[in-house]
Amino acid sequence: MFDLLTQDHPLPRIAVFGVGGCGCNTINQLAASPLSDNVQLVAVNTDAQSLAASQCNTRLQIGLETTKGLGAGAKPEKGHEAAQESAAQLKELITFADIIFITGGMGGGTGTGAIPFIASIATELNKPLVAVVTTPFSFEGHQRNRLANNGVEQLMQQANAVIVLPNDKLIETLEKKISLLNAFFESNRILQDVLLGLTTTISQSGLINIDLNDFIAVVSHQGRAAMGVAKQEKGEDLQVTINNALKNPLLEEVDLTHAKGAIVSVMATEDIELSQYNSIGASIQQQLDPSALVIIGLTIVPELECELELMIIATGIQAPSAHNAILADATTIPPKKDRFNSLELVNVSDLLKAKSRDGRNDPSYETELDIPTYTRQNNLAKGL
Ligand SMILES: Nc1nc2c(ncn2[C@@H]2O[C@H](COP(=O)(O)OP(=O)(O)OP(=O)(O)O)[C@@H](O)[C@H]2O)c(=O)[nH]1
Ligand SMILES: [Mg+2]
Repeated sequence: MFDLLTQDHPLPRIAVFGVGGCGCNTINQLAASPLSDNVQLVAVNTDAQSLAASQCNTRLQIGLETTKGLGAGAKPEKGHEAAQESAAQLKELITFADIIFITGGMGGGTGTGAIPFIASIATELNKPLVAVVTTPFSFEGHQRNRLANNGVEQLMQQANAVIVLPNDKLIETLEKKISLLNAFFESNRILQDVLLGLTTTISQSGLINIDLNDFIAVVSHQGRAAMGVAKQEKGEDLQVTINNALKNPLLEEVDLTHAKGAIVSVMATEDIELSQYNSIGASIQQQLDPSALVIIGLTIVPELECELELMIIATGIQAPSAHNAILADATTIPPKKDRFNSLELVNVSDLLKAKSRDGRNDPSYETELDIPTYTRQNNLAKGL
């Protein structure tokens, strides 16, 4: 006879909140990926039209009274008020989860105002939380950048682990001719990779598990966090893969040597050698603060096509205070005309307007990317 092995510890429940236009775009992309049953995607927006187009099972329209379903009009105080109005529903969703991820774009009204508020509920309920936010392109203007920096500062006071993905980095690293929508898509793909990597690692029972307590130990370090993913193709050098994961060019430049913790998720075929596993740990440990707590999980995926896949989240990185960051931005970002050839500049609202016109013939467009409410409203006002 044999005994059935039952799972003593049920899988941690993970809630991923996508807040505002950018957050809902990311969540929509994530909804198309294979996710395990313990992951709940929650689309949160003040904008009823964007929510209606979302593919998420759980959708929460916040601030019905405050914004009347029309978005927060690039006013973070409105986004904050909207989240406050819907605090009870947000609390209920957060209570149900063991780990919270929040993602969205800083610089508009909904994400900038609501994300720090949602983070504060998670903190109040003592839930481990990782926030992954974007900051605007500099060509979106100083006002948006200022709002975004304030939003990040507020968020840092509420969340332990805050990962910042500047949209400007997209321009530096992606092909110059890439369309804005594809650039957004690429940036969302990075968010998607990491969220997917993390949820999979925590949900799967790997050979060497990262469990909820490990996760809490690493994300409870205060400060900026950084993330990276990389694949080692067959025959490629492992060290190059590790460096690629540590130096993901789409991330904000942070000094990893001060990181106080890291979660490393390795997916490999059963051919992985002990020496490879050891050198991943040693090499990452070497690049962080000497006292850093590094937790490595290993999941064997027999059908993996490459040699291995790495996902790293480093936490507790001391960033300059957001106040300094704002000053640094104002003084170090040269005027637009000095930075880019004007032919390469895209006017975000013209481009989105043009796309929204094209989109009428392309039903997939509206559901894939949210057009910021203010652009849509302008379009309506101008009869476009
Ligand atoms: N990477 C990426 N960034 C985006 C995307 N959509 C918007 N953004 C960025 O996020 C910032 C905030 O835009 P939204 O998310 O549309 O704003 P919101 O939170 O919905 O705020 P309101 O519409 O004003 O209520 C923008 O300034 C862009 O820089 C996206 O799909 N991907
Ligand atoms: Mg919006």
